[in-house]
Amino acid sequence: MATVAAARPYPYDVPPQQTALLLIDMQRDFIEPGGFGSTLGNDVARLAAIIPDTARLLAGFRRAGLAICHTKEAHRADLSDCPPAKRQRGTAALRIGDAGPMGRILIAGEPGNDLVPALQAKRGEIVIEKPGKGAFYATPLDAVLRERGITHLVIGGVTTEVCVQTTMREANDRGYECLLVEDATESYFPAFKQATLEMVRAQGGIVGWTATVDQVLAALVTP
Ligand code: C5J
Repeated sequence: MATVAAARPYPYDVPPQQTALLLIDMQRDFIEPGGFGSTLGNDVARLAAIIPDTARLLAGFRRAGLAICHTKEAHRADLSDCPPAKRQRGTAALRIGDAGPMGRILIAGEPGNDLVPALQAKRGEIVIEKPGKGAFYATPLDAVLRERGITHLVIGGVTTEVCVQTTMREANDRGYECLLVEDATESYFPAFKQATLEMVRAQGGIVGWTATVDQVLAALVTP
């Protein structure tokens, strides 16, 4: 058993064979200009800034030989899995399914829907396409993790208070022990990120733990 000793609110035990890294939606659609995030009026540069630290975390899990799962927020080309309420909400110039500079916005298989180049999945890593904010909704994620005996999730990705937090809460309700990696997650709104970190670890870790990339990596090399 490894332990992230500096995790908050108290040390987080990592049983290596039962732990997976879960990277949420590190896609061009959220992180590069011209994608879904920027059509909503957000400054995507904030999200791009976490790519190097997230890549270090991913490399550490690869070195340790632990399970790795990437998610992508993606809809079918015919939009049959996109509720009209999701498509119509807001005032964006381009909506889900519209043609943008990186292909159709938030549609599976389009260039903009891919993971950013520095965080591409490798052979053997799990990739889950999800139509919702939570990665467990309408996906095989729970079954895939259970089949591999995964009980612990180290979570990063974007955006902290939307898809990351939703997924972490869904994981909680399914019995997973979750740690959110502070410098491998980001929001378009700094205050929302900070609030999420605090609400996760409040009340004795009501949703889970938080720690930095370095603190997690130290645990992976020090069993
Ligand atoms: C959003 C996400 N923000 N991945 N998706 O719509 O957080």
